Amino acid sequence: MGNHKDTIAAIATPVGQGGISVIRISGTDAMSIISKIFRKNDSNHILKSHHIYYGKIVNERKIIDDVLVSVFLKPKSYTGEDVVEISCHGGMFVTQKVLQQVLNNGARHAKRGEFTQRAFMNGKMDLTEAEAVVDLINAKTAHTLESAINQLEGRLYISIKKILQKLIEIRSNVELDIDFSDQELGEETDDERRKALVEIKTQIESLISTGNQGIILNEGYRVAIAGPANAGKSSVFNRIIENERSIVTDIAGTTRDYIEEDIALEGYLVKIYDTAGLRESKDTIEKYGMNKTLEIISNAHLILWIEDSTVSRETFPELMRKMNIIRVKNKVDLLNNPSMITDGIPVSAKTGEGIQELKNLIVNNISIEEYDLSKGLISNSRQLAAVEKSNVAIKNAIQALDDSRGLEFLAFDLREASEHLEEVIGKVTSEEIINSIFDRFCVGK
Ligand SMILES: Nc1nc2c(ncn2[C@@H]2O[C@H](COP(=O)(O)OP(=O)(O)OP(=O)(O)O)[C@@H](O)[C@H]2O)c(=O)[nH]1
Ligand SMILES: [Mg+2]
Repeated sequence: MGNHKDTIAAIATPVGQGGISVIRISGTDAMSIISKIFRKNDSNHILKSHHIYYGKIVNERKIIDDVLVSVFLKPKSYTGEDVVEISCHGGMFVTQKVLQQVLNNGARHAKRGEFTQRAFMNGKMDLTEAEAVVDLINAKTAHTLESAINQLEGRLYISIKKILQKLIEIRSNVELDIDFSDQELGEETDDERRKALVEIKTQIESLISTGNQGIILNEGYRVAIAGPANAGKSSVFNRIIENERSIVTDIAGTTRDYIEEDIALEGYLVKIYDTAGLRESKDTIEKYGMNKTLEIISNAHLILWIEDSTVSRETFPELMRKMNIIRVKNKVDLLNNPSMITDGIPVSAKTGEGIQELKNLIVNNISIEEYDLSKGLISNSRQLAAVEKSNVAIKNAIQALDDSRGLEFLAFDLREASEHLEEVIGKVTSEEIINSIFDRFCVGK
């Protein structure tokens, strides 16, 4: 997780030419590094926090660039450490030279997300807020952005904290009873504990119910295009994404590996998959592709089942009976009487007919309910998994009370329940999970 005593630096703006570039430095040596390489335009050498200074970055006597230097002394900075930001002219060459000067004078090049990771380590934000930073940067649609901003405000953190507080109260009361079992401390009766736990369970379950929606907003609504070979799946896929991304031929078995594209539909992020046609095949690669198809189908929120309307009715694979399916009849341009179609949505990937209706249907299926933003929304699978584990532990705790299993069992379940909630906000999260979260960032953030 890096050594937090060292000082890190990176270019914080996108790579390429621009009006300005920002080089960010954070750590104990940030101020001494800047004093070595920066010459202010007046004779006063003092750099105060939350001030911006105009001057030059120099290499011994040579001027590298005219810059603005912003100073944020700890703890009032993004990372909670001393932070200096150098705004220099935006050419690649000059930016690299300024960065090199910073690195030559004692900073180390920052890793992906390392600034935000330090902010997390220094208690500037919890894990849900750190995740919101990366979601915000990566947001491709209006709804994703809205959900990230809401999370950045710490709403989910506050909700979880409140539940945790109650849980810890009950827990410490139970543990007190265990420690002093010979003395009748009995502040809380089993009935009171049960009631409090049921209330916590309700709150956790309401959070979980936001999870599926939050994940759709953030990670995308997954739509799998599937169906028999040669029905025109790739052609429909290309029409929907408005790009000739997938290979189309008249040979059945053209698509072997799945193809994934992100599109925005009415502000929603939709992940759309073109998959291999389902048919009997002895070809090893094609069989492998079909297994992948089945995996994608089972993970999809919605399936577009594409059939060739000129071919007699096909049957669905067993797997899909319970799934959310839109049946699509493709190639209607080849029919004499397309209005005869009653068992699916008539489309033609060739002419584009019916494609807009299909897109509207996808959006209608997303069915995100109005959610209460003030409570915060679970927004990724990691958070959902941890909250679900906590819920299981709470249920076990209630069961332990009902079965009069003894306070030790109850204490054990309560500890597990709070640990899983703490995992969501990053209090007891493993180093591996933390590293994988910050790996999603870009360098310089
Ligand atoms: N007339 C007509 N032909 C179509 C239409 N859609 C696809 N085709 C043709 O049907 C053939 C198969 O199209 P693909 O899109 O490759 O079909 P697929 O379902 O992806 O096929 P596999 O990947 O092999 O399973 C190609 O020759 C397409 O040009 C359509 O709407 N009308
Ligand atoms: Mg195909």
